[in-house]
Amino acid sequence: MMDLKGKKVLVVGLGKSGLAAALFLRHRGAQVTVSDIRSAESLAKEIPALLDEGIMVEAGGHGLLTFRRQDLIVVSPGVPLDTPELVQARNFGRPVIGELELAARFLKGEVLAITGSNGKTTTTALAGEILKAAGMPTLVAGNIGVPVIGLVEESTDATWSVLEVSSFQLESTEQFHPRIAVILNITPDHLDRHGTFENYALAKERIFAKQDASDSLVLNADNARTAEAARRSPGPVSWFSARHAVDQGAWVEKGNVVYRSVCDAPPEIIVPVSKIPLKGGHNVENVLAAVCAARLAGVKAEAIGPAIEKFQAVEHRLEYVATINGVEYYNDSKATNVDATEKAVAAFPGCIHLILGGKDKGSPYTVLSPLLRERVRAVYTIGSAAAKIESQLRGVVPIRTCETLANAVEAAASAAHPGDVVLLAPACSSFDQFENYEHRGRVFKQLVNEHKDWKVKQNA
Ligand code: UMA
Repeated sequence: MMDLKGKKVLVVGLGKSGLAAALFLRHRGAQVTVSDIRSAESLAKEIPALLDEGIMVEAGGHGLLTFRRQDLIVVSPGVPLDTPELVQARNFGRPVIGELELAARFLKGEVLAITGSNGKTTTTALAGEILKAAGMPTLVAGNIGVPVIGLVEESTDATWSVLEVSSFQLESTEQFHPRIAVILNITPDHLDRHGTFENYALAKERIFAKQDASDSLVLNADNARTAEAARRSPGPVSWFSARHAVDQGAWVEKGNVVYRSVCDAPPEIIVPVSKIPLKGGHNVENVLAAVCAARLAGVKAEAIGPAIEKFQAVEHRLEYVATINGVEYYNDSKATNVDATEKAVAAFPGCIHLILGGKDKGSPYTVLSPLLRERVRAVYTIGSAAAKIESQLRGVVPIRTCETLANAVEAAASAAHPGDVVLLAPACSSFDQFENYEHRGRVFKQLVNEHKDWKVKQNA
């Protein structure tokens, strides 16, 4: 374990991860400085509390000298590793690690880590619930919204930390070593940060880089780029497939989710697919992955089904909001890439009014065309990606330029007929108009509920 006492440590980025890392480092005796590009005014809430703790703050930009002066630099996941000050600090021999890596060096107990382009939050939450229901001491954190470094003090040798890990977090890992690693799927995302799809996929593969023959890797047999990772896995691979039986792992057979731990063994019946309380075929895949992970962690087969049946959809993931005049509203603000939007649209049989847009992430929208033609009545665009979306989807379905989410909800609500669905599944990140996808989802729900109140008054 690293000794931090008296070490000069710089934390880059003062969001959730940076704040938690800075406090952790300070409590372990380090001399901590935090650097953020945001102005001192916009950090007015955080700065006094940090100064009280004896943490220095550099606001309004990153200073090269600050970076050079450190024994260690800890970066927040949202800070690109090619930020010039980080590159220079590395050239000067300063070690640079991410918040996840810092946590990995101190966390006690076992780690179950889950990554993927889509479904990782739901699968992480579900796996966490299954382990808890089985009576295992479980902590849930990571990209799901809780910095992993915040778990360290709570963790014991008996703890299972169930972690959602993103490519941003994995990119800067060195010793991160999950006992069980899961890759749900790898489809184009974050190309603005990783440059190429292959770089992005390789960042995801870091989840098993430190595993050995005694660890386990769970992979999606139905996703080509994910399945290919098996060739590089140091440990045994368990598979899940929504399409066919697998030698070792989970699949769907005669309407049931089933699992076997060794080839040719009779499968254990875990839960009927009809009892999965989550919408969409992609959620069956998430359940299959969680079943593999839970069995590998030692949960008994009969304890898993009841935990799945009780599980509720996570906020902002195909979350049902309301039915107004026969029109159903769903919030899938977490659909921040094209693949997630495709899955969200595929979860409904048709008659969809789809809100798309936000900050573009570099992937083409044209892949949505066949499904949109089949199931979507109209697209309502918002945010800075609107022009690109419109140019790529022109002629596929009617498109309305709405600019803001408020305009889009209003336009979709007035066009929708009873039996239709209004779906926010924007295929983009939110940072052009919102603080994050949670903020965007909350605003959507508020707009829908205001519309509901207005309709109730109108009908009264
Ligand atoms: N900043 C700088 N310099 C830069 C860039 C950013 O100082 O060059 C500052 C910003 O001004 C801001 C801070 O860094 O003050 C933000 O840091 P951050 O973006 O790492 O945000 P956190 O609040 O620490 O949240 C992060 C994850 N965010 C990202 O990866 C972008 C959260 O995932 C995660 O829940 C949280 O840590 C706890 O682990 C969100 C996310 O969007 C949900 N993840 C991506 C996704 O799911 O697609 C990967």
